[in-house]
Amino acid sequence: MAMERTLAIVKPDAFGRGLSGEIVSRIQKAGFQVVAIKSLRLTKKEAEGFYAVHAARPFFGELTEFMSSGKVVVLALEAEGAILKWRDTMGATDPAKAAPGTIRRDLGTSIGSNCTHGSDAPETAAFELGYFFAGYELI
Ligand code: FUP
Repeated sequence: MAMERTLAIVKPDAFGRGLSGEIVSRIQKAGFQVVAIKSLRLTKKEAEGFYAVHAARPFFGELTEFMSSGKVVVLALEAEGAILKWRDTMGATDPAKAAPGTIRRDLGTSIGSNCTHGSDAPETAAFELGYFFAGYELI
């Protein structure tokens, strides 16, 4: 399997509940290399830019409101097959449907407040990593 990079976000619900450390610990235990990590708060406009692919979806307003409601932690993760591996570690979008032992199942509280984000394909990962990190931060 090829070495890949993906973008992970600890969302405002998890950050606000003091779960950032627990989630970073799970990331490292799962075997990811943390290439870069930082904490920031998105403006509504920045959240809209990040989720532009979802602009037509009915939950877009709520999603971008939520993502700009508090601080997040963004991480560039590296592993073999990192994109799928991180999505497996997070679990399904809806915590109620996520597999036991996944982050969303164990820590998420609703489909919106699902603790974490992960890129869903190589093109998305490239866009999302570039959205938050400059080239020199990803060496
Ligand atoms: P995921 O890739 O698992 O993060 O899920 P999606 O790309 O389908 O959705 C992005 C985010 O929109 C989810 F993390 C939560 C939010 N969402 C809702 O609030 N309601 C929905 O019905 C679907 C997604």
